[in-house]
Amino acid sequence: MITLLDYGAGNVRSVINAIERLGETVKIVKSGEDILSAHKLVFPGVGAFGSMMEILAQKELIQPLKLYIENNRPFLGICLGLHALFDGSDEAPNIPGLGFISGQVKRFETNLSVPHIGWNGVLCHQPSVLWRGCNGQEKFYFVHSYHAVPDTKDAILCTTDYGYSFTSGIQKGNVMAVQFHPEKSGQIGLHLLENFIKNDAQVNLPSLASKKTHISKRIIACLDVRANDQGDLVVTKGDQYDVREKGDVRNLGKPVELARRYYEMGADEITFLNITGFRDFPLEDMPMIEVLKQTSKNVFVPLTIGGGIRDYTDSNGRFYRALDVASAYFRSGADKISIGSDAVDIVAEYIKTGKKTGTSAIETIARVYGNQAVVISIDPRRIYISTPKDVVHQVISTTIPGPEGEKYCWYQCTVKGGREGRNVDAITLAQVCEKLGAGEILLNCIDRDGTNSGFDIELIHAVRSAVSIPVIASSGAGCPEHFLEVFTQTKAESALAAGIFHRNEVPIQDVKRFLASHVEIRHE
Ligand code: 1PR
Repeated sequence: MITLLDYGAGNVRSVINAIERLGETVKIVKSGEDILSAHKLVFPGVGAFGSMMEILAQKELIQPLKLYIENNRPFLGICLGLHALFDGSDEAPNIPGLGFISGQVKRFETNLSVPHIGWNGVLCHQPSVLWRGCNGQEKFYFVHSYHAVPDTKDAILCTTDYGYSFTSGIQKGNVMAVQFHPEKSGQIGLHLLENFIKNDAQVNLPSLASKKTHISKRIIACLDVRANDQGDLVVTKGDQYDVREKGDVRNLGKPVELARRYYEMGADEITFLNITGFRDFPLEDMPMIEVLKQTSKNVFVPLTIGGGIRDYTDSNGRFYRALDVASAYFRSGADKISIGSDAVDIVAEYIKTGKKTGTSAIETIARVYGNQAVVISIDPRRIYISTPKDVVHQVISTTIPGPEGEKYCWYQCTVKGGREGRNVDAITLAQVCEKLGAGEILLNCIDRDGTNSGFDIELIHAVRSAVSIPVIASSGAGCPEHFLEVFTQTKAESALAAGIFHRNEVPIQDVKRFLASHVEIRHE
């Protein structure tokens, strides 16, 4: 039996699913006694360092934890579970950590986008049971803005490069911790967890590692989900957001089955968008929650869910916060949530007042679950203009002239799946959302959606250049060359596609095979 320390923030469901997949049972810590009597303890931390340590203190778990690790009992920390072992973190300067390893946790200082999100390698410095069966060329899934800086090198298990080399794993005796998420790192992640669980004392030091690690460009499969006219929840796909063909909602498959298929084909992430979430409130629309629960049992890469994340009052007058919706999704297996329409309204209000309210969905969810858990999905449409003076928006000069030969355009944000436009441009929206605490931008484009004509490079370049958080390029992918184009002509960290995967036009493996000789890619 594996004992799991769940202090109540973030997605521990994936860790439970991963451990159960390996044939083990999981006991959740309810008291300090549960820690002291554990045979093997896993501590997956998500969210923010300060709130994690405060909750551990409130639950009187700090002393038992200290005792457990000081007695050299088997321990695996994940992400914040690694940070907790240090003296403290710049994320919450006045709150001490467990002090098991001397050193501090610091924010990334790099020109690369932060959070560090994606699949990166490790350079192993110590033999470990964790590395059994690894050759050193594996990639694991990272998502974090802070990293540990130990005072001495003796506990460093592995390092990773992201702008510079940082400590991505530590080990002192039986106490091990990794910055990446094994439970989200596909087969190799499950293998690493199994090594910890078995812990039969056979250690390995992988030999094939190169001198530096490289983060991969991510390929994301997107499933637009809604109920069809018969009431079945289906994966659908629009042409420029119109999902009906001869009056019926296109039905391209079942969400849980398709997600599993894309995971097995090597998708680096899966995104579900509940495209009618603006009218069906998700907490009343339980099938999406069920889809997540079922998917996360079999899919061990990051899952994002969007649609309907906003404050809401139901027909009985009961008020729900966006945070409640997000929490339900995280508990069901989501790693990130994506906010569409509500983000546009939040930004429109911010532009009016110039003030953060602290109560918006973006701020409240980021505060509890961390910036990396909040994705903003933008649905922009190109509007041509003759001169930048015509509008107050951020304008780009385009190489694709408009119908009247216009050389400029701006990108109007829309809400409710493109049904209504707002007086906010996509570049400003992305910038304000970053300021409010969003960790990633999912950049769709209504003009390109479902056209197979390639990504809107001008839009993606403009938005990516305006923010310092990662951008997912979306809409228009029709062939592997389009992915290469977006990765070489913009700094987008990942690219998302739907139609070509659903229609079996180009399998994910072919996209990755084509890209492999040009850009860094993860192979399962
Ligand atoms: O506004 O917070 O409730 O979220 C609703 C979410 O649903 C938003 O993220 C919005 O993008 C999405 N959505 C709403 N209506 C549609 C629609 O298609 N009618 N889908 C929709 C958005 C765009 C992408 C698509 C790519 C790639 N779909 O997700 O998957 O364009 O497609 P392609 O590769 O086939 O070109 P809220």
